[in-house]
Amino acid sequence: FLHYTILIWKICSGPDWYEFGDFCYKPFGDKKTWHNARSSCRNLGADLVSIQSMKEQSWVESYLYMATSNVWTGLNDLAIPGLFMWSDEHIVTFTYWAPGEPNNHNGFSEDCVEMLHQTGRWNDKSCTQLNNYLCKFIT
Ligand SMILES: [Ca+2]
Ligand SMILES: [Ca+2]
Repeated sequence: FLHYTILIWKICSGPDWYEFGDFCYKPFGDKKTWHNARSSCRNLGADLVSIQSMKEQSWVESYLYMATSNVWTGLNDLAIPGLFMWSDEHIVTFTYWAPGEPNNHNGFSEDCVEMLHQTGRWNDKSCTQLNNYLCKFIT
């Protein structure tokens, strides 16, 4: 048990990594496309954030005050249109869409999901847009 505790502490102890449950999270204030944001997370041994429950959603929302734009999550329907999946391969067990979303707005291909800066609700958007992002380390 002691070893486990130390391991978690070491994993989350990098600058600005925050621990919640079995995971570590880090918000990034620079703006990237969804794919570049995912690469940045993966280069750190993490992935874009996945959200499994309202409890986790609320935890993630508590960091939105730091954001200067909407925030990329790992949710996407790049592989199969209309079938949303997490980039870290977690099963989709929970969603928190804004009213009317996901909508593939104006016929554009909106295949990546952002968290709205103001409300924390989710919106599908073009993956090439620039957003802040949040990485999640799976322990
Ligand atoms: Ca789509
Ligand atoms: Ca949308």
